[in-house]
Amino acid sequence: MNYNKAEFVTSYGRFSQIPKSDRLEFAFSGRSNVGKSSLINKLLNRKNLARVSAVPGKTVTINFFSLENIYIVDLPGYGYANVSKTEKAKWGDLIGGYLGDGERELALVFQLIDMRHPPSKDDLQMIDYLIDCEIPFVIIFTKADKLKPTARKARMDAFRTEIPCFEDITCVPFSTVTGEGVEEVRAIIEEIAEGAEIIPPEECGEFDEDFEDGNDDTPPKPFSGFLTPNRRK
Ligand SMILES: Nc1nc2c(ncn2[C@@H]2O[C@H](COP(=O)(O)OP(=O)(O)OP(=O)(O)O)[C@@H](O)[C@H]2O)c(=O)[nH]1
Ligand SMILES: [Mg+2]
Repeated sequence: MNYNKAEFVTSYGRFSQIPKSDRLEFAFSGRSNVGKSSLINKLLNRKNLARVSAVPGKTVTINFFSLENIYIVDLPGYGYANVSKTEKAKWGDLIGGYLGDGERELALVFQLIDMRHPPSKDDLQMIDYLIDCEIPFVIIFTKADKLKPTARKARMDAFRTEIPCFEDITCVPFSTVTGEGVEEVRAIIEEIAEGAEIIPPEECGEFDEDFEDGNDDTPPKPFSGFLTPNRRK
């Protein structure tokens, strides 16, 4: 996948403005200031394609970027204290509408958590929501460069008990400063985008029995399911 060829497509301020999916979408979710836009820029080798906000929580829009045959979707940050009721309602309409729209070709949500701190109440609510709605997701721990090794280990140990189903969730430490995690996130996107066929859980494993030795056809590759229990049906 050529990450240098990404383009900004559009910003939507209301869920009703977003057209139906016409390709797989990879969404980046997390509280305001956690580093969503910075991560997207790093992934796409651009300085300011996704705008990095000096003032967090100011723009409540969903931003779409096209990358070959997929969309990268920058979701509005949540959890910023000083926003008006109107802004909060807008956020609810956008995020609730987007994640709750079962018709979208939502391949995966990258849920970003600041590695320096315990997940916020909103982060945990979001993780519970993703699990309940069976939306596949991966957790990215951002700003990894800001922690010394001992503090990092302590946080990673703590996340085990702080985050539900932690053992089943793929987690990627990430830093825009050191570049840690960039290739891992790209590999996850590519595995899904290029392997595109998502096989329903009830059909997974069946090909083992049906697949005959000596047949040159490669058997269908089941979606590896970054969080098996919440795989989308
Ligand atoms: N040291 C360090 N700083 C980072 C990293 N990622 C983001 N930042 C900084 O964190 C701040 C917020 O980054 P954004 O990318 O704007 O965060 P966001 O999640 O898009 O925020 P909203 O758009 O308000 O939801 C900026 O000052 C970034 O430079 C990182 O990996 N390391
Ligand atoms: Mg942003």
